[in-house]
Amino acid sequence: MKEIKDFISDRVSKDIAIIVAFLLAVTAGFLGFKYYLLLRENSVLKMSNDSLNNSLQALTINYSKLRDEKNGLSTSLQDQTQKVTALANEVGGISGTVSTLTKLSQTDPELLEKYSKVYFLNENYVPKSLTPIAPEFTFEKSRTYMALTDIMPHLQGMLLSASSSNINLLVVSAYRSFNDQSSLKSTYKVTYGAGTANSFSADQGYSEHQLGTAFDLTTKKVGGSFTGFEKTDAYTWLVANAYKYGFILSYPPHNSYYVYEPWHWRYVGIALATYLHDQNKNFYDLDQRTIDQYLVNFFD
Ligand code: DAL
Ligand code: ZN
Repeated sequence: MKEIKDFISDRVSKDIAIIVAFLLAVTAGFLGFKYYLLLRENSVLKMSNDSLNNSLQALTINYSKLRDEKNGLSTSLQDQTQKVTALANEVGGISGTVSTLTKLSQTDPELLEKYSKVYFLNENYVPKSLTPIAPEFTFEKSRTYMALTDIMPHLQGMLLSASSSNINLLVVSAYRSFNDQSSLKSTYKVTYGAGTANSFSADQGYSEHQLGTAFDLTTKKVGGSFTGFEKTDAYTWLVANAYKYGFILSYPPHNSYYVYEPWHWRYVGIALATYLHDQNKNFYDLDQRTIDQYLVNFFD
């Protein structure tokens, strides 16, 4: 009986051992397989990682190349921009010079010459274009007084401005041709004698009136004799304001050419008139070369 029991117990132990061994083998196999899978996965991941790294490196290289290229382009763009700007400035400078020269070539140089016994104006000289002065600004309404067309806005501007300050200036003499001046001077010589006539009247060819830019101004009260004009508010207004419209007094007291003529105003351009006003100088005291610098701005 005991032997049978021992046999059975021995048998069961062996079976259990076999089962346990089997189970261990299966588990080991399973774990081994799992480990194998993990290793494979890891290797795949590693490969992917390497390939990603390679791609990233390639991208980084490309990016650096592109960045260098972009920097190169932007430097070259900067260079080109600088060149274009320099060229534009040069072109601007040239076109400024050309427009100054064009302006100068279209401005009659006679307009800023010194006359009055200094410089002779040809007997055939006639201003480029003359326009009648509106009768509201003229002394004798039935007469036609002419002025150089291009300075008309300045003349009218001055007369209107005076009138808005209750100063009613009237033009009593404007453009005079060579022949007009000749007749006038002859009459004065007959009336006053040559000596006196020469002290207040220019010979033909020497009068600023032949330019169409000089005007004798008066008021209704003072009239054409100009007596006492220098004591009027009109004269005071002219002294303070005429330069703003480009007008100057040609013959101030003690000038070298004629008697003091407070009524005789010549247009020389705002730039020159302002310079003379600010420097307290007279037109005939400047040398011709200084005066000529203002020719380009004559009509401005
Ligand atoms: N009264 C000035 C000088 C002229 O005759 O032009
Ligand atoms: Zn005059």
